[in-house]
Amino acid sequence: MSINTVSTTPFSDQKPGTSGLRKAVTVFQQPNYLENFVQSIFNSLEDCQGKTIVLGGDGRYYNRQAIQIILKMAAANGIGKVLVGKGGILSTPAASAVIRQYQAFGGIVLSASHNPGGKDGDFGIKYNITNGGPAPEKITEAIFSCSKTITNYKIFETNDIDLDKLSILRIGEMAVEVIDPVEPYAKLMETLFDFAKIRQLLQGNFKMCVDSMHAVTGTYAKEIFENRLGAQPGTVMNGVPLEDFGGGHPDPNLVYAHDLVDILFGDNAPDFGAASDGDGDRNMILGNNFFVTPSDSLAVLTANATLVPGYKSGLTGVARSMPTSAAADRVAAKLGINCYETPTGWKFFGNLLDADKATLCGEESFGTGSNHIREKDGLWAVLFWLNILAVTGKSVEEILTDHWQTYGRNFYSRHDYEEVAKEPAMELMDRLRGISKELPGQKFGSYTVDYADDFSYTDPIDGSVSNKQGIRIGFTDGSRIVFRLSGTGTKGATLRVYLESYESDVSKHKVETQTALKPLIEMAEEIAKIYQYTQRKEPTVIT
Ligand code: VG1
Ligand code: CO
Repeated sequence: MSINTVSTTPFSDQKPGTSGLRKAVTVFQQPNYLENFVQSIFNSLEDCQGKTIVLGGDGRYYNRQAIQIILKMAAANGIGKVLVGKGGILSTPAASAVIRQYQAFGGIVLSASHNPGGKDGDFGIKYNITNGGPAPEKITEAIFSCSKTITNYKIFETNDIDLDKLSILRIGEMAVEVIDPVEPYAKLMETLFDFAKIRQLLQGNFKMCVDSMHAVTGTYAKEIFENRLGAQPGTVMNGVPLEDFGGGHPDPNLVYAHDLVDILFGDNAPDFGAASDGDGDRNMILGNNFFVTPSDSLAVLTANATLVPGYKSGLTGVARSMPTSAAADRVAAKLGINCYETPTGWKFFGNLLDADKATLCGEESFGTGSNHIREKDGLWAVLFWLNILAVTGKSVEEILTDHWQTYGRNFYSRHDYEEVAKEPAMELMDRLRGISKELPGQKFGSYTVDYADDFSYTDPIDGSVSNKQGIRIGFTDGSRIVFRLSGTGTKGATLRVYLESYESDVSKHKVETQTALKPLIEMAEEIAKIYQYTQRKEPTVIT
């Protein structure tokens, strides 16, 4: 056993996006590609010598190989101890929970989240800091900058570690503890929610269905819902984690979670349905023939938080990403709590949570979470909903209908144009940026532009500034269209168009979403010339 210093040359494309570095598996399999990035992480961290880090991933193809490489590199770089999930598994929220519980220095999470997996799918890697959350831009930029000048990496020459037994092993001086990936997370959930009440609900007539989409939450969901909460065996569907997610796209939305959608919108539908994504940080909530938008879900959780033990003393505030609808803002205003609007990506919530300025956070992209960890958390959101349903005895639809009655309804939809050509997509954004100064005051049908800008965020805690976070066009009636390019896609570009309008009139709350948003959908085309730049008449995914 010895430390090898291997010479290497930089790759120019190791810039982390919205959530870590995501590339096709074949890109990661190039000689030195993973090694360069991992060494860049270690090079950019000060004082990681002798410290403990957490390591695990969503179990997708290449997870095991990557874990072995990273363990050997951690040992060669003087890390004191690595806590690694059994089988190399840790859902993203579980990784965050473990970093916090063990007060680790940080963690390396292997996941490309909702992107497809398998040999021809995607792989990803990101670094999380001591608070358990994704590294802020200052750190991801430092990693990227190291990756551009790297000349060598260090790796321990030794046999692979047995990841499948709970044990404590060594690589040179470094300890490797193989831990149960589920137990610490499940325990944390038990401290936040009324398990006894939820158990009563699940053992009554209430029927539910949880779709793990053959991704990481299968193991977690079976333990929590079936074993600990006594839900019927089989409640968790697609519950066996597979390296290629069974060929599916582990993105919990109405398009990709079609198995679950068919059940919840079919005859004799259950009362409640939920799905999670590849790495377990996203959630989709469905009722019997009813879809809850993630933006509404955040608002409902905020409004009902005090019904749940972990939040019974109230919230300090709520934070949402800029493209997320303003439904939560209305609740915050009524409750008299803080409300923040941040750029897309969970890393922007970390400071607000650490400073206790916000308790709940959410994104329109099926992400909700709280200060219990520093990542969004899919199963946490499901438990939160179950706890509310158990306490109120209402159906999902009743909860939403009542909510809209109190606060009005924010109609909301996101239209994605996936895998379009990159250059024209960037030109579309540049053009919008260029015309945004002239838009205010302009009329489109009955709509008048109130403001138009490229969203810029100044972190209220550390003052850091993030520019160019998406074009917002707001209208005088409170409606809004937002344009952004995805920072997680790996093929071409993905244009996201976010549409929102507000309706206070209860008699109009049952209108179908796309119908309610039709004027905005047409204006988005008129203003951004989507067809001209993307050659697409329709979005590929509507959520
Ligand atoms: C997308 C979502 C964003 C989310 C990010 C990571 O980013 O829009 O809200 O935080 O994915 O989620 P983008 O840049 O493609 O729009 V996950 O579950 O993929 O870690
Ligand atoms: Co995810």
